[in-house]
Amino acid sequence: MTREEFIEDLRNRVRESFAMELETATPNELFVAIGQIVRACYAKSWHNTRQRYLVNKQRQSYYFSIEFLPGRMLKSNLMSLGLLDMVRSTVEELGFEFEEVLNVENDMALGNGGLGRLASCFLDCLASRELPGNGNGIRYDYGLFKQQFVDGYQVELPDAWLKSGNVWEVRRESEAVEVRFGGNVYMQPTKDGKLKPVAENERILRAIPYDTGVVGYHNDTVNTLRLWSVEVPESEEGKYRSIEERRMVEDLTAVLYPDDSNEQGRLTRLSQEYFFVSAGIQSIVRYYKKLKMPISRINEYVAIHINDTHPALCIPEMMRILLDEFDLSWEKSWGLTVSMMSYTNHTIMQEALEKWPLQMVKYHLPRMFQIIEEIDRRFVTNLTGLYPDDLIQRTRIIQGDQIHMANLCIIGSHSTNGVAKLHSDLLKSVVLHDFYVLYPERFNNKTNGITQRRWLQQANEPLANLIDKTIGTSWRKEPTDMERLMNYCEDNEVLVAFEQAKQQNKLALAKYIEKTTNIKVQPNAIFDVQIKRLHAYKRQLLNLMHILKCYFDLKDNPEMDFVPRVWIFGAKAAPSYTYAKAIIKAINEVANLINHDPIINDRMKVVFLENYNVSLAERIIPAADVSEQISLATKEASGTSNMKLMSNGAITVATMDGANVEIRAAVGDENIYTFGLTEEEVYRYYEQGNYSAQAIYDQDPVIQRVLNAFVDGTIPNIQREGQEIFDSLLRYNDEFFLLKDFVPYCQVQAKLSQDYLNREKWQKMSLINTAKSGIFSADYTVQRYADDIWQIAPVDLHKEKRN
Ligand code: HBZ
Repeated sequence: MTREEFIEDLRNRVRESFAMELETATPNELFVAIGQIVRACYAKSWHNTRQRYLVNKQRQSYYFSIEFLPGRMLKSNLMSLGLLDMVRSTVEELGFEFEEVLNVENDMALGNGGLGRLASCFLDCLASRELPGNGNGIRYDYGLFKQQFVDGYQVELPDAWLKSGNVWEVRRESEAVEVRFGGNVYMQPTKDGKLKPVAENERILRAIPYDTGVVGYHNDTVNTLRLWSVEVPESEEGKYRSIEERRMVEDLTAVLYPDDSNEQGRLTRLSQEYFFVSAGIQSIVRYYKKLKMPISRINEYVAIHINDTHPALCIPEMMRILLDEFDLSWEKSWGLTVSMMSYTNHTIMQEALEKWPLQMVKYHLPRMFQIIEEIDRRFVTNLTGLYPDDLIQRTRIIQGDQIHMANLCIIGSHSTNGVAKLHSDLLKSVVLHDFYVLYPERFNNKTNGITQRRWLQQANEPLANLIDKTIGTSWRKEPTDMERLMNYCEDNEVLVAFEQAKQQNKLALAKYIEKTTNIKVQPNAIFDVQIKRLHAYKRQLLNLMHILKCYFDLKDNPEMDFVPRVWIFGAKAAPSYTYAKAIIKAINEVANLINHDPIINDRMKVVFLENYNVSLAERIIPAADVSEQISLATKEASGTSNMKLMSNGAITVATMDGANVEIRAAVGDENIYTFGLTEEEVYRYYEQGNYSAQAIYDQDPVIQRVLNAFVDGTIPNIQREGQEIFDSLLRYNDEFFLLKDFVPYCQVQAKLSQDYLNREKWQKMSLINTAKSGIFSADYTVQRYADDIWQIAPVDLHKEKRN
């Protein structure tokens, strides 16, 4: 598209859609009009991609996830289509602020955190690698809540992201399917003497798919993210007469559950899970029928991925269709199902392992229940005599009055993976050890990755351009090419240029901070960043304790040498997670205290930015000097902000947890600050039960002063929260070993501050972190899923031509 064509198209669309002239358009109208143009640009490729897959009978993978967190899409789509520079300069020439236009877009925030963002990174990489892979999920009317701070407390506001429409989605009326809930199922004999399930009194809901194109980077691949929305089918209108009854139905896809680990067995959540699973599986089978292949070969064409246990019902739903609709035998159906399904585990936190009350499933999803019962029965029968009874009891799906979804996933799939080496090893050796004994060949590791397109190319243009200038542009398609930056470790000119790029980003963030919080920060201070969900195990509190220690040091000795630092937090807490909310309040009050203390004199600032989301992450990450990855060893399955920050040249302060272990191996000990208990030490404490927070407290006056600050009035305005935090550490013996790790944490922080003064050393470390970050590209992660688990490959265009 030429500049002239673009302007003409823009002019026409503004006229047609808004009955106004381009000159008088506001960023809102421009955003919609440009969005329409972009969609039109990839419409043909989108159609062609689908046709190509169909004609070639391409084996495809379907990534089922209850969360997707793509963020904004205008800039990323423009970049993928190679239109970014032209559109930006044209829009600016026309007298508009391009940034303002981008900021009009609501984040698509249909996810909580790591798991949902990973799903979106993966879709981006599948398309960019020309791999036939699609997403399947829920089109929530309301995404993750908007966070505000009122008097330092988190307040949640609804995220009505669809209010002003969504240019990216296409409603596909003709591909709607029915999903059935409740009723009774009984078995009826057929003429040939078999038993067939017959259902009566079911509630039938309509699932409407909304498709979003996932545009590959500089290629012609556009894959599909299919999100389902619920409606009352016309045939059922009569059954839902009152507004309340209709609302009950519509509630199903109304809101994303805002808790990212601790699900409480709520019926609506279970219904959401079955709804998008059933709709997705039905639409896959319907598509397969178009290929005119026998159902017995469906596993050659379809790979289904279960992203954590939320889509676990894929397994019994696929069984239901094969058994009830295609009349296949149990054995045949089971073989096909297991060979199509694969599962990723994202957490070892016990409270996050999904279990559903048996009665709830039996009553609301009777056919699912029957099938799960039969899977469980056969599992027990087949293993009895071969394995010890207690092992069988620990691994079966139905235990007491609960259904264990992870057990269903492992038993009903051919692959179970963790998301970083350490995590996958822990699954095998501890958390899922019993299953590892049963099915060692099913277990594998797929270390997470991120898409450098969004997190470096798009978010950090100063750095991206500098990398181009230094080593050429090949890294944009082959991220490990960034390794060539290693040749410039000693090149002072390059190091200075990198420093300047970082400085430019810090200035931009400083402006944003001032605009949104009124806090003035010094761009030459260390920008120390911790951005992630608020969770006790992630230990934002440890960070806060160190901040308090620095504060007391300065108060005691105002003349001391102190390397200025700005601590930047971004974190949402689940609305029902009171402890996490207490920590938010405490951080905000400590910020208040320190930011206004004249003795500190701007040498310390604490900034808690509201409403952390993908777009805010894109602002913060390029400006970070330090990346806080300080979870208690064994608790963070992988982490992905660690990879994004590293890629942008931040130096990691890390415990030996999750993917931090692999980051250390990549950059070398000298280019990362590691501290804290190791996996072995943590497990030793568990085994011996001899951890005493009180003993550590009693012996360390610094720790005493820091902890007392929560309850003795030093931090104003936090009576209740301060007590809760204090008690968690002493009365309840510090579940995540903060006190144990506190001293080593402070030691590496002191070292870091000194190193920061040595600009050349620091810049070199920073460059090495970027240079070594290519291996954490999700392009490679997805390729490993494609090769090892899904067995999908790009369309062979040559073969297509020969045909
Ligand atoms: O998944 C995160 C992990 O905490 C993080 O370490 C990892 O990098 C990321 C991507 O693999 N996990 C989540 O975001 N969420 C959950 O693990 C989860 C588990 C059960 C639930 C809800 C969320 O019911």
